[in-house]
Amino acid sequence: MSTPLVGIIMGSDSDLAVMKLAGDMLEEFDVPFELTVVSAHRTPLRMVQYAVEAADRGMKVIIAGAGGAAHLPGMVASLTSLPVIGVPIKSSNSIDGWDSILSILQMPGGVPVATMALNGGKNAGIFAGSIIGAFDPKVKGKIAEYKKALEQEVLQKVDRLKSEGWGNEFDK
Ligand code: RP5
Repeated sequence: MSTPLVGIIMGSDSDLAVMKLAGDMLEEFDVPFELTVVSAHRTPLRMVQYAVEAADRGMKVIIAGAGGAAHLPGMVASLTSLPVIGVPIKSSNSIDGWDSILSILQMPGGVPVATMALNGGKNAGIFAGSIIGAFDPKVKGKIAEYKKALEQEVLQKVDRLKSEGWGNEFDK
């Protein structure tokens, strides 16, 4: 197995449904990754060890997801020079999701976390892929293909609307 370039970590296995989406995208881009549970509050020492060792283990990006009082991404970012992508999760202990978003987004100056949308595991995977693609041409090509496919999907929708008789001066 190749060395993981991306580490996907989450506060609990109850976050897995969202965080798995990041792994699905990395698989599509052929980016080796690992996935595990690291809790800021329940396993603080494991969190410190994971964050401190990640770069030396060959990791290039960390994706960290958590819900409620979501301290994991920010704390990990404080302990590593790697880019950290944060995924706020609407968890069972989350009031409405805003608690998770703001805990991850509102970092103090000097310790950035690239915060995704609520439950944005999929975009976290794509964003991590883009970072790897900045120095790996194969991955860059896969991201470009993915974006081209998105464009094609929308253009097909445009054609379908046209064929259903919806007027559109722009595409004339
Ligand atoms: C957070 O608490 C975890 O990231 C999870 O989103 C939430 C709930 O965890 P469980 O009680 O389901 O283990 O730290």
